[in-house]
Amino acid sequence: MSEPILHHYDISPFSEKVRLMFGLKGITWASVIIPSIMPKPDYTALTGGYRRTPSLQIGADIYCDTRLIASVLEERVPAPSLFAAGGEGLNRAVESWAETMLFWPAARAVIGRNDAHMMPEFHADRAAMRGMPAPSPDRVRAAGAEAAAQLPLQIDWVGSMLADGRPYLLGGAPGLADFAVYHCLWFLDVLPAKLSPGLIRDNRIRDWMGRIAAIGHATRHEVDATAAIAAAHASKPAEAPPSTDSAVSPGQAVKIEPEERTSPPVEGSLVAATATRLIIRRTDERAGTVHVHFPRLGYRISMA
Ligand SMILES: N[C@@H](CCC(=O)N[C@@H](CS)C(=O)NCC(=O)O)C(=O)O
Repeated sequence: MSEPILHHYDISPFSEKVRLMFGLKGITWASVIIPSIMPKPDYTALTGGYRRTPSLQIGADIYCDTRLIASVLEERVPAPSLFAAGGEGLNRAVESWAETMLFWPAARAVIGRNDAHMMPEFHADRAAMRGMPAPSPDRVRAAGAEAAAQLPLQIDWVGSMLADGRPYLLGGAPGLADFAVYHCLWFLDVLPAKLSPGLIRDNRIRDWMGRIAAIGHATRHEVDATAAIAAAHASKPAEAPPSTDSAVSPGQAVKIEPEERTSPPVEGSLVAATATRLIIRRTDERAGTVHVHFPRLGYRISMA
């Protein structure tokens, strides 16, 4: 089995979620550090244009989006399970709330408060990612303050999940729900102006965060992007599941993009569309022929 390669950067919250999955499952992994803003030529040689962070590479298969990466790692290393407490449905429901309602206000609050510490191109890059003009520094700070006001209520919800003394959000074992909520709160302190001292006063939450941090990231070693691209070139994509969606046929030229339009469409030839996944094949001069996988939920597919 080829070693999983995570394409990520250290202060990326969604990457922290996956690093903790490696920790829980004790998976040894290779790390390729990608740029946090565009351009990302080595990364997009593999993903076909998907720019969001992170993605997981296994040989010539590239898995985009942490929601799909969770399923891939769970399949590959079933124990300990990401769904041991609460089952998959509850873990996915908490993940879905955390990564929309909690994540975006947390991210805006952190960036607004740390405006002076961000590289100058950052705001323009993130605005362009959403098709918007670059915001003024005043706007970034005001949006941050506005977003911060949405956090106390949701942080109280996290405290109430732990109110009966349980060690993890859904019971006696850590899992996907914990990692999805944790990475949003972890991000509050990754930049120099730390937000958690003002926002997280509940010791139950602090202790729970300590337990999650202690899971660690298992064994990581650094690889450069060129080696990862060469590894894709030297591998063949794994056998794909049968396509089950009669609205699109394998072999058709399609494009796939996140519904929230935070990344350009990736074009390729459809390999399979199933209830859980969209898989396309594409060929890159450097990476060779790869399969790029997306979760079904949250992505749209259309004819290229
Ligand atoms: N739903 C995606 C969201 C990923 C996401 O938004 N990642 C952030 C970084 S943590 C991102 O891509 N930012 C833009 C970038 O890195 O270019 C997932 O679960 O992977």
